[in-house]
Amino acid sequence: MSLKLLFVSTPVGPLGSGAGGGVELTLYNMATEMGRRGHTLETIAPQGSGLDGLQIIPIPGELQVSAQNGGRDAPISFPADSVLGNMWNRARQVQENFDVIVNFAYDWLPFYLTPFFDRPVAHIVSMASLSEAMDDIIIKTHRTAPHLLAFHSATQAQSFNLSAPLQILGNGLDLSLYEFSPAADGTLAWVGRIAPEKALEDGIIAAKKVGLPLKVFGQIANLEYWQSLQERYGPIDYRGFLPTLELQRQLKECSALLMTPRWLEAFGNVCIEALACGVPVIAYGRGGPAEIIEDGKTGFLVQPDSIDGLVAALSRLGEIDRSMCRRSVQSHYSLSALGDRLERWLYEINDLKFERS
Ligand code: HBI
Repeated sequence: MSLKLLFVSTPVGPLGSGAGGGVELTLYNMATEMGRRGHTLETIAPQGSGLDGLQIIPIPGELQVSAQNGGRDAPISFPADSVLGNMWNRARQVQENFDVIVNFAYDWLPFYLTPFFDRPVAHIVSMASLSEAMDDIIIKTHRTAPHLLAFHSATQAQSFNLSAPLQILGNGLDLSLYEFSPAADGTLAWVGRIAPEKALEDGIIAAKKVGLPLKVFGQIANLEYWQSLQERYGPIDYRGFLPTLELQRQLKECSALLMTPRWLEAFGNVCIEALACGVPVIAYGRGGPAEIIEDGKTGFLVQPDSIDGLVAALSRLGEIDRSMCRRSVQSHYSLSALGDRLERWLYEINDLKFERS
């Protein structure tokens, strides 16, 4: 049977701006796949949002500060006229028209409001543990309704010290958008939000050490960090924050993607985007990428924060069969594989709703 779904987006920026990082692609892919399966869907998102094919309910208000900018003891804060508050007020007003509400924000409010809603609020947790206040509300929500929380990777879920049951969704891509390239052009790629927790400097240093050009893609999320990188390492071959088709066109012939997260990456959409093009991934061995990359087969997992580890792995790229990279994502990270996992979870939540009421 078809579900009436209400997606509520991240409050850090309009959908399509790149400010939402990986969650934009995640929301878009999930919405597309659920629509393809005959479910009806609307998305509440900050004003100015636009992603083709999405039915958007635009909400005005002040954007929320990025959760990863604060420390472990960062308090929960809201600006005046908070877009997050406005989005969830609208969700309250329209909830009767839907079966399940799906939250994509890594913010305190939607978790806290869950028991106040008549309709089930399902949460796709987009990052690993970042602060005590967010851990607290995630743990409390999981304790009262474990089936309402889903994570992208086991490591990410474990970072909250939650007991079972844990719903691990992984992620998925429309693989038809990614063209496999058997040949490599000797360049390296780094893709991601350009912010300190992504440690682009490690990629720059590793590329310099092996004397290979590095192409950098992604939204500049932290301007002073970006400027400090250029001051310290010289000019960077920055390609911008590109739509998928253009990104994969420039990514697919790279010899490798470097993933150098300082933090625990919940998943790493860019990892499966590269593999889909046949590009091996060299990543620090922690978080989502450590559950996606098959070490020695589709890339290499190196000692976290070890630039020498990255350099050593780069010298072994000849061992990788690029067609294995593409094949590794086809089975588990296609849109239909993700759709199966997501749909099963939403049906389970919808069925439980009847038992509860
Ligand atoms: N910060 N407060 C807050 N809320 C979010 O939803 C959020 C964020 N920081 C980053 C982010 N979402 C996305 O980039 C995720 O894909 C990581």
